[in-house]
Formats: sequence, C-alpha cells, structure tokens
Amino acid sequence: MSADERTAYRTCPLCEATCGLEITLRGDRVVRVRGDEMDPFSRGYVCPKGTALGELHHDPDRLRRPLLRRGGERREVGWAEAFAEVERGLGAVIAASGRDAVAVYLGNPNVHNLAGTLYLRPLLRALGTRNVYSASTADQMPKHVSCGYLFGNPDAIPVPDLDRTDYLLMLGANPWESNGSLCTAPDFPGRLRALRRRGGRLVVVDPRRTRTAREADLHLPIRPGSDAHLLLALAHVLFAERRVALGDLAGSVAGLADVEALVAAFSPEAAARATGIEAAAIRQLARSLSGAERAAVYGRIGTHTAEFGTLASWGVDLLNVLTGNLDRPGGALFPRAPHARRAAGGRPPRGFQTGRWRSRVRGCPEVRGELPVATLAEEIETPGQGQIRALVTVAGNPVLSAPNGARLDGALPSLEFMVSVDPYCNETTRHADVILPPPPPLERSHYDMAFGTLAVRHVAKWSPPALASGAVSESEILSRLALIAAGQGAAADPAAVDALLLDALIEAERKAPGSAIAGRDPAAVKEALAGDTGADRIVDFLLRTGPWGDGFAGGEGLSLARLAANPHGIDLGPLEPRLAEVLRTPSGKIELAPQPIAEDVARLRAALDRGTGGGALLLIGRREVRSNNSWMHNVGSLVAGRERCTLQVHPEDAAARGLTDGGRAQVASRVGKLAVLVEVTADVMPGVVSLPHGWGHDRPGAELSVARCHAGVSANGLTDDQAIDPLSGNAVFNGVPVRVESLG
Ligand SMILES: Nc1nc2c(c(=O)[nH]1)N[C@H]1C(S)=C(S)[C@@H](COP(=O)(O)OP(=O)(O)OC[C@H]3O[C@@H](n4cnc5c(=O)[nH]c(N)nc54)[C@H](O)[C@@H]3O)O[C@H]1N2
Ligand SMILES: Nc1nc2c(c(=O)[nH]1)N[C@H]1C(S)=C(S)[C@@H](COP(=O)(O)OP(=O)(O)OC[C@H]3O[C@@H](n4cnc5c(=O)[nH]c(N)nc54)[C@H](O)[C@@H]3O)O[C@H]1N2
Ligand code: SF4
Ligand SMILES: [Mo]
Repeated sequence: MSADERTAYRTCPLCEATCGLEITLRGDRVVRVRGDEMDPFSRGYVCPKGTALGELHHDPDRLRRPLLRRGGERREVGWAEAFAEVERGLGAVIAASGRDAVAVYLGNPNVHNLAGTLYLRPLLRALGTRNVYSASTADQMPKHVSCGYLFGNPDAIPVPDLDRTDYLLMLGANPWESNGSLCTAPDFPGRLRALRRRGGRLVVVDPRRTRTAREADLHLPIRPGSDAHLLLALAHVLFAERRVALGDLAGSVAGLADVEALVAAFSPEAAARATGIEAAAIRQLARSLSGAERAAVYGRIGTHTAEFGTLASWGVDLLNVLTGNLDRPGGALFPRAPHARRAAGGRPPRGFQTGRWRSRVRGCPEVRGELPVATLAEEIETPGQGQIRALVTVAGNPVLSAPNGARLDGALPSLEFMVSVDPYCNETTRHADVILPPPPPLERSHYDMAFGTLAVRHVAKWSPPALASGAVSESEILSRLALIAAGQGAAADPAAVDALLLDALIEAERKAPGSAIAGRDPAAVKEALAGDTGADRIVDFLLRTGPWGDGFAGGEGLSLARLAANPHGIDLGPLEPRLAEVLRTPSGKIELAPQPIAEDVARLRAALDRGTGGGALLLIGRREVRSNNSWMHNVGSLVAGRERCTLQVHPEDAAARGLTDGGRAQVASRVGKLAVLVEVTADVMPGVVSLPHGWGHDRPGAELSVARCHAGVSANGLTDDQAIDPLSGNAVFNGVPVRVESLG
C-alpha cells in the first residue's frame, strides 16, 4: 500500500451473504476491493460482485443529481426543485383521488440499507395507502405466510445450522451462484464443503444440475412446481414407517394427527407421478433424513416462486419438526439478531392473519400489509374508484422483476405522477417524473438490520462510511418524502422523522418487561446515544438495549462505539434454541396444520395427476454469480465474456424442435413471446427450459450504456401475472408453460 492509500472495512451490501470487505482508497478513488481476512464471519471470502463495488461506485451512469422529466425531456435539477415537484405531483393525486391512489413499490436493495430498513415505515405510514407492493411477493412471501401460521410469527424463519448439521436437504436453492438467501452464510459453498468433509450429506433437489447439485452427494431432478408434492410424500413416509420423532418438541406442537390425515393422499407412488422422482428414491430420502443424527431441510426461490409456494414452505418446516430437528443445534434454528427486541408483554397474541383488505381488481388478500406485485399493472390499468394514479418506487425495477413486466411497462406511462428513489435511470425509473438518486453504498454507514435474524452465526458489525459524502442521504430522501406525504411540505425539517422514530423505539423499550431502561428519563437516554446520523443513533439504541447490549451501563456489552472499535465485526457465537421466544400462536404451540394451509392441500391433491399438457415445456429461472437481479449489468467487469442470457434446453427437447446450440429460438407463453439465444445442455432435465431474469436492457430511454450492449431479454416477458400462490400472493416464476420453436 502506498503512503497516500488508506483502508476501510465494511460489510458488502449487495447480497445476503454479508461478506466483510477490505477496501483500499486513494483520495476519493477506490483502488481495490478484497475480502476482509479478519472478518470473523466471512474470513476473507468475497465474490466478483463484491470486488466490483469500486466500479459500481465510479460508474459514470450512476446518477449524482435528481432528474426531472417533462414530456420527453429529462434534465438534472437541484434537490429543492426535485422535492417541490414531488410535492406538487403527489399532492395533486392525493387531493383529486385520495391516498389509495398513490401506490408504493419497494425493491430488494432496501433490505441491504439502513435507510430502507428504518425510514420506509414512516413513509408508508404518512402515505396511508393500501396499495403497497414489494419484491417480497416476487420472492419469499410464502415463507412469511407459512411461518406466520406455524409459529404465529411471520418473521420467525428457521435457518439451517450449516456449520453443525450432518445432513442438509436443499430444495430450489443454488448458493454456489446466489451465495444463499433466507440463510445468511458468507462462503456458503465453503460451509457446504466443510459439511461433507466432516462426513455429512448434502442432497439437492433441483430441475437443473447446478453447481450446487454437482457438489452434492445426491442430486434429484424434480419437475418444476412439484416440491410440495415431494415434501408431503416425505412426511407421508415418516408417518407410514413410524419415523416421526419429535424429540424435545413433543410438548410444543398441535395438530399432529391432522397432518397425518393431510399427507395420507401423498404416497411416494402418487408423488412420483407429480415430481418425476421415483417412489423408491422418495422412501430412501425420507429414511436417510430421519436417520441422520442432526439434519435440516431448507428450501428457497425454486420452492417459493411456485404455484404451491406456501405449501412447499410449510412442508420444509413440517419436516424439520417431524424429524425433531427444529430449534436444535445442527437442525434448523431461529437466529437472534444483536438488535432484536424483547417480546412485548401483556395481551396474548392473536395469531397470524391475512386479508385485512383485498386488491380491488382481483380480490387478492393483503399479506403483511402488502398486495401482490402481480396485481400492480391491473390496478393501474383498471378504471374506477381506487385506481392507482401515482407511484413511488424505492430501489426497485419491477419492469424487469415483476411477472409480466411488459404489461407493467405499458401501464406506467398512464400514471399522473411517478417518483423513484434510485441511483439509475433504468427500465422502470425511465418512466418517473422525478428520480431522486441516493448516494452509493461506500458513502453511507452500514449495519445489517435484515440479515441478523437470518444468519447462521450471531455476529455484530457496523461500518462507517468509507468515503465522505456531500450528497443528500437516502434516509433524508425518504424522510422528506414522508413529510411531503404527511402534508408538511418539501421544506419541512427531516430531523423530525429521526426524532419520531427514536422516540417511538425508546417508548416501546421502556414498557417492555425486563427493559434495561425502565423508569429512565427518555431525554437522558437520547442524550447518551452515539452516532453522526439519526440512523446510527437508532442502531446504537437498538444494540445497547438488545440481547448483547451494554444496557447503558457501560462495560463490555454491545454499543455503536464498541462496534466502531471493532471494524471487522464481533462474533457472538453459534445459534441457540429459542423457540419459546419466537412463538406467538394463541395456543402457545407450533400449529402444524393451520386451517388455511389444510384447505390449500386440497388444491395440491387435485394437482397430483396433472400432466404438463401436450408439447409445452416448463420454464424456470436461474442465477449466476456475476449478476444481481436486474441492476448490476452496467458494471463492465461483471458482464464481460460470453452472453449469459441464454435459454438452456435439454438435448432431447432441442432435437425434437430442431434447436441448435448457439441458434435462436422463439419462446412463447400465455402473455408474451421472445427471441432468445439457445444453449443446449443436459444440465436441465428434459421438459424444462431455463432463462435467467433481470435482463432486457434494450428499452429506449434507460441510461445504462454498458448494460445496453449486453441487453439480453427479460424472462418476465414470459411469466404470467395471473399465476400466483393464493395464500401468499407470490408470483409464480418457476414452472411457466412455454412453447419453443426454432428461428434457425
Ligand atoms: N423471472 C424471475 N423474476 C424474478 C426473480 C426470479 O427468480 N425470476 N426473482 C425475484 C426476486 S427474488 C427479487 S428480490 C426481485 C428483485 O426485484 P427488484 O427489487 O424490483 O429489482 P432489482 O433488480 O433488485 O432492482 C433494484 C433497484 O434498486 C436500485 N438500487 C440499488 N441500490 C440501491 C440503493 O442503495 N438505494 C436505492 N434507493 N436504490 C438502489 C437499482 O438501481 C435497481 O433499480 O426480482 C424478482 N423477479
Ligand atoms: N449472483 C446472484 N446472487 C443473488 C441474486 C442474483 O440475482 N444473483 N439474487 C439474490 C436474491 S434477491 C435472492 S432471493 C437469492 C435467491 O437465492 P437462491 O434461492 O439460491 O436462487 P437461485 O440461484 O435462483 O436458485 C434457485 C434454484 O431453484 C431451481 N428451481 C427452479 N424451479 C424449481 C422447482 O420447481 N423446484 C426446485 N426444487 N427447484 C427449482 C433453479 O434451477 C435454481 O437452481 O439470491 C440472491 N443472490
Ligand atoms: S457473496 Fe459477493 S455480493 Fe454477496 S455479500 Fe459476499 S461479496 Fe457481496
Ligand atoms: Mo430476492
């Protein structure tokens, strides 16, 4: 390192793995990004996206100032003018059509950012709209719903204890490319190799022979969309062969007999027809799973973004319970975040519910305060009372990420007003009247609010900004939007939102049983907080009153100051059983057979003998390590090399259609058709084709000069907005029927 260089350490904000980065800086330039060998969780691991963070930072297409669009013209403006325009635009729609006429779409990077995890709530409250949409209904909503019903708590998501388990059954996940999801584990691949080195077994269920499947002891190709059939058949075998062994959970479950009845129809023979996995293999799998000393079942995107997403998600945790592996070291455990709150005392919990309101056009139930993103386009298009007339997007690109994104693309220009908080003018934000660009990751502090509750070890880490920023912070942008929505105007002081958030947190903590600050003067507590920004002071408060906190008593406990003094992060040890802390069902037990799920099993039963229908292939997605949903394709080093947006086709299916490797094909679904580049490979099973999502960067008006040269096509030009998992409203991206023809 030369004399004018300095080093910053921080958490990578790009995916759920939360790797520690070592960043070398010279002046305001990023010289190099490497894995931080001293990070106790990631121990030097890094992927190509993390090392490209400097390139992302310096990307000339990244917006530095707000953009205002008038007619077809876009120009840079100052912040005051931009916020004034938002006040005018949102104000006009609210005055004319009411609050529900303003919809919000929240994208994935919000969970990787303190501003998103803390300041969106006040914005949503101020907007007061029922039209809230997010990437969650294109992703993990089935998991929240199944955990909501099972544990009474949609945020109680068990994670596989990767570092201690002897047996991992993984369905619909490819951590060799994705680095893991709803299971934060930097160097997930290394942890799986370690599992096998210590004699453990890895079984992967996936229609594709992925890198993860190749590294497994056993790969079972499965017909897309049929995981719930497989999982219930495994439960069926456990009952039939008297292998149900609840262990310590015996006193904590309700509905065991109901489950036995529900899975009765799912014999291995019946499931074999639905899944394409032989009955003998299903029996063998059930036996090896129940025979393992410590085992965990884990399902991800392939099981969630599917027709029976909630049932599959329920099936995963059902198996963890039936084998006695839930809430047990080496099984599936509930992580405790360093900022976790104590359970509120007082009233008994009411249990998880959905459907407090319904979407206007299709009548889909609200889930966790949201409506399905699959209904967003129709809510914009369909006239009548309650029609969406304005849209706020924050960190999202639904034109490329939502099912039937082309329909949404067509609907957005009909809005009266659209504002986007986003660093890029991309396929979605090009429709916005105003784009408000947040500063890049290196110019903000970071603490993982979302992934502490999903991590396979307890770890605490806070990173200061690596580079000073003169820009308006994203917390301030969101605060100002909240104040505008609340009618306080574009000039109101954003510090009011900081105060509101902190006061509410302090008040709630003071009332919680066993609180370290019970009876303390709130003003004195506030006075004692460290941190340069409102967000950092909130983090300090949460840490100090959290499970490892110093309780404002000094000493060794966690605080922002303690984390600032430990820039690589602090390891807080392995996960521990804590079911009683997270359970919120009215019965106080795990509800194994909740009514809505039991009812949906009838739909699954009806699908047992269904074929795919003459000539259709089933489309699935895929991820690749150098890509990140739709938004990092403007980074040159990540898109270099051969074209990755290809349709993978099995040789038999290719031969039957005259498709050749490197040739072109037309793919058509109910909603659209695309011309794609064909890749013939035996990695996909016969009857299945795979196309990655997040591509399709050739739309006019987007300002992504690098991505445009590697445009690809959008898989969501084929996925169907009418296909959802009914319990969660989640989009169905896997198992989409398509027809494929050669274009020569
Ligand atoms: N066919 C198909 N579709 C899918 C999926 C699939 O597997 N198949 N996966 C789904 C899943 S799991 C997800 S999570 C969604 C993702 O869906 P989205 O969240 O809608 O899409 P992203 O591509 O992640 O877009 C992120 C946006 O955030 C912006 N951004 C990046 N960093 C920041 C920041 O710090 N602040 C702000 N304000 N903006 C930022 C980027 O410029 C980009 O516009 O896609 C879903 N769509
Ligand atoms: N490099 C990279 N990393 C990412 C992302 C990215 O875009 N790129 N996105 C991030 C986000 S937002 C998320 S949510 C996570 C997702 O993380 P993962 O869930 O690990 O995502 P994928 O790599 O898409 O793996 C899903 C697997 O499911 C398989 N599959 C498809 N249909 C079925 C099915 O019906 N049944 C079964 N059993 N399997 C099926 C696919 O073949 C694929 O291998 O990744 C995160 N990490
Ligand atoms: S795996 Fe890559 S993108 Fe994900 S946190 Fe680690 S370095 Fe960042
Ligand atoms: Mo996601």
